[in-house]
Amino acid sequence: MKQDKVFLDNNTGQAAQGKQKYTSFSIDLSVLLFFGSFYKEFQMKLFFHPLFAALFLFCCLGCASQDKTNKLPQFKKHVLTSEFIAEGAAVADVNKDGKPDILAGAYWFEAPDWKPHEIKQPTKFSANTSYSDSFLDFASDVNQDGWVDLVRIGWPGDPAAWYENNKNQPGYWKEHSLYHSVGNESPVLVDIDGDGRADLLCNDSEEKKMIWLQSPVIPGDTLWKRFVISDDSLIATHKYTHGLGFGDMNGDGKKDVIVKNGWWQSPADPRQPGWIFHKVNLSEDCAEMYLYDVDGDGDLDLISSSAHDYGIWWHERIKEKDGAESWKEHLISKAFSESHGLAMDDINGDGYPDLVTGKRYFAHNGGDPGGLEPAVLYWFEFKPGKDPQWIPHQIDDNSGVGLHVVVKDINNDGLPDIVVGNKKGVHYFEQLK
Ligand SMILES: [Ca+2]
Ligand SMILES: [Ca+2]
Ligand SMILES: [Ca+2]
Ligand SMILES: [Ca+2]
Repeated sequence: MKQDKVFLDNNTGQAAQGKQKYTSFSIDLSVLLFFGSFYKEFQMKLFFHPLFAALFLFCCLGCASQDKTNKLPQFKKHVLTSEFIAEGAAVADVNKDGKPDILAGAYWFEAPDWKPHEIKQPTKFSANTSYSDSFLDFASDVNQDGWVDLVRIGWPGDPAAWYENNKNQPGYWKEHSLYHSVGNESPVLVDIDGDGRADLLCNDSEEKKMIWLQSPVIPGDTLWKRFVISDDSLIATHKYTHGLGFGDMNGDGKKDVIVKNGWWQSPADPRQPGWIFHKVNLSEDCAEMYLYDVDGDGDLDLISSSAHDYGIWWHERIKEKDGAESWKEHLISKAFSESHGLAMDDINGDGYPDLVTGKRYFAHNGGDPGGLEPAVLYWFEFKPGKDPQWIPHQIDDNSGVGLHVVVKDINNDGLPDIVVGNKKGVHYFEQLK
């Protein structure tokens, strides 16, 4: 299996290296000593007796089965609010007490009791008939003062803002303009130029360009600098464009920008304009897009999920005889519709990245296919191989996802947890030990 897979950490937007499968076969020392004493007593003859060998193997397998990867993760649901305040959420230690907190829309919720604090003047939103002003939320220390700030993405194509952490002082956080038109329904906060700072990948749906916005470089700076990927107004520049990913499509070590109908190849310096577009059908309308060699044949395949209809897919990269590439769609699940937020992360600790998604409840106010079905949240356990499988595990049926879903260890116990903000409220699913 190719090892240079890249996928996005949905919370920080940082690119994370794909985790490598490791095989561990440990034998407890006491077991060795136990059999060692038998060895002394009964000599080699007995040790290699078939019955004895079977017993030995049984004991070893017993040891291996104690591996935590064999335990199916269980989650405890925490309701931070059942009010509709945002369709996103972020996780970061807002007040610097060492405990990660949760930010969503106009609020941040303080760990461990999740007391709500207002970041800005809250507005009431109707979950059944309208939308919020917060479609995605990201945490990043924008001005590099050591305090994490909130990046708030509103209605697709609208201006986006960031809010400066007020450092445990009373009052609202200072609002700063981020950019006048942030389009695409799955903008991602990811490090485009490799300087360790997370940038915003999106389109400018007013000027009809594909762009990325560089997070301020110098400490104290508050302005995001725009770089143009493409000014072809016909490619993925509509504000409601569905689907966006960032990964190395051609294996040259540079991460490229992926949309459903093709990908832009990163130049040597991603700040250069005019990235070359490769037109190819990669997915139907979808949410976040990820690359991973799911079938273990050495090339990166693509994973996506339907934003407003049924379908979670992987698209197999196939090399044709003439060297051209095509992508074959395989269905992972159609258990629910409106999977408008997709995370890829290792939930059960077996070294393979699983999928976390669910229903973006009332994504079109009930009008989508399956729009009135329960607001489920799932994780899909990934089993790689020639015929890769994803075993569905339902976590909840009254929450779902927003325009993204966060997988992150919130309570510092080493196990990844899940956080969602959407029309059902803000929920934290704690993975139990
Ligand atoms: Ca905290
Ligand atoms: Ca800050
Ligand atoms: Ca492959
Ligand atoms: Ca896994």
